[in-house]
Amino acid sequence: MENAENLRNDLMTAIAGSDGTDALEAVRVSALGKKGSITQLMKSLGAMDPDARKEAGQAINALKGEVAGAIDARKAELEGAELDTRLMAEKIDVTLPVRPQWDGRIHPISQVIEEMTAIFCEMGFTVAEGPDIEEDWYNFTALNIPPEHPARQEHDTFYLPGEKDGHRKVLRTHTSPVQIHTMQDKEPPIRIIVPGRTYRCDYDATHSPMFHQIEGLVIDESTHMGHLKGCVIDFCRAMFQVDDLPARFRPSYFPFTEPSAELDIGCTRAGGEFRIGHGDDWLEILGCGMVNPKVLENCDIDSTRYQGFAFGMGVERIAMLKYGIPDLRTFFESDLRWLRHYGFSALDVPGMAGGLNR
Ligand code: 2U9
Repeated sequence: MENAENLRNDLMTAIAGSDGTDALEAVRVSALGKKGSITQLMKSLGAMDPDARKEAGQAINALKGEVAGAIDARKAELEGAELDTRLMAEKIDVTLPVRPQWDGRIHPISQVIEEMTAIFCEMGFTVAEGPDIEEDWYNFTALNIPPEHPARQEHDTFYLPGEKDGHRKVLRTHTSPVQIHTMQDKEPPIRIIVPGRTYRCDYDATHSPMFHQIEGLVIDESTHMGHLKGCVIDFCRAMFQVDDLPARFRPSYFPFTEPSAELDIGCTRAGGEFRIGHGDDWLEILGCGMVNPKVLENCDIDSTRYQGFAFGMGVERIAMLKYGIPDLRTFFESDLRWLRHYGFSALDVPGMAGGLNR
C-alpha cells in the first residue's frame, strides 16, 4: 500500500502545519469527509479480491485511526493556544471606578426595611428571620387562630400541595411565625423585629400576592402598654422625620393581641396636597397590642410571669407614604426606568435620620 503510506505522510504534514482550528478542520474534511481521500481509499476496497481486500482494509483502518488521533491532538493544541492568545489580549482594570450609567439602584423596599431596621436596632431590637414556607400551626394555630376561625378566611392563604398524611404547608401570610419560633427557642427577655416577605392570594391596586411586613415583639416581666405606645410613636417620628408628629390609638381586634389597637398619625390632605405631620386628618399606619396570654402559653412561656407587646406594619405602604410612590403594582414590575427614578444609591446608607433629603 504505497499509496496509503504517501497519503499518511501528506496528511501528517498537513495536520502539523495547520496554523488554526479552521485550517485543521479543512484537513479533516479533505481526509475523512464524505469525499475525503481516506474515504475514497475505503471505497476502492470493493474492487479488490478477498485476500488483498483484507490486508488493505486493515491498513486503511489503521491509517484512519492514526489520522483521526493526530487531528484530535492538534485540535487540542490549537484551541489551547487560541485561548492563551485571547486571555493575553483581554485586560480588565479592577481599579477603575464604576461607570455612572451602570450604577445599580437599591429597591425602595430594601431601603425602607434598612431604614426601619436602623431605627429599631437603635432602640435595642435585634433582627430575626425565618422560612417563607410554614406549618399551619406556626402561621395560625399558635397565634390563636384555630381552624374555622374567621381570621383564616381574611388571610387568603396560599396552600402548598398536601403531604402524604393530608396536612398542607402554607406560604406564610404574616411574619408572625418567626416570633413563635423565637419564643419556643429563647428565654425572655425577647426584643426582636422581623422583616420579610409574606403572601396572600389577593391582587389589585392596593394588594400584591407577595408583599413585605415588619413586625416587632417584646417579651419580659414588666413591659406594658405605655412602652408599646412610646415605642411605635418614636418609630413613626424617626421614620417620617417629624419630631412632634401627632398620634392617636384606636381600639382594634387581632386574635394574637389583647388589647389591640391601630395607630393613626397626623396628616393633611388640604388643597390636593398630601403631607404627613400636622394637619386636620389622620392616616392609619400600623397595628399593635399586648401579646395574648394564650399565644405565650402556646409557646410554653409562663403567662403569669411574662408579658409583652407586638406590632406589625406593611413595608410597601410605608415606602409609598414616605417616598410618594403612587401605585403598589409598580414595585414588582422590574421596570428599570422606575427603579432609576425611585431606587436609592448604594452609598445612601440608611441611619436614624436618613432618606428624605435626596
Ligand atoms: C406574636 C404575637 C403578636 C403582630 C401584630 C399587627 C398587630 C398588625 C398588620 C399591619 C398591616 C399586618 O401588613 S399588615 O396587613 N399587622 O396589625 N401585627 S399586632 O402581633 C404578633 C405577632 C406575633 C407571637
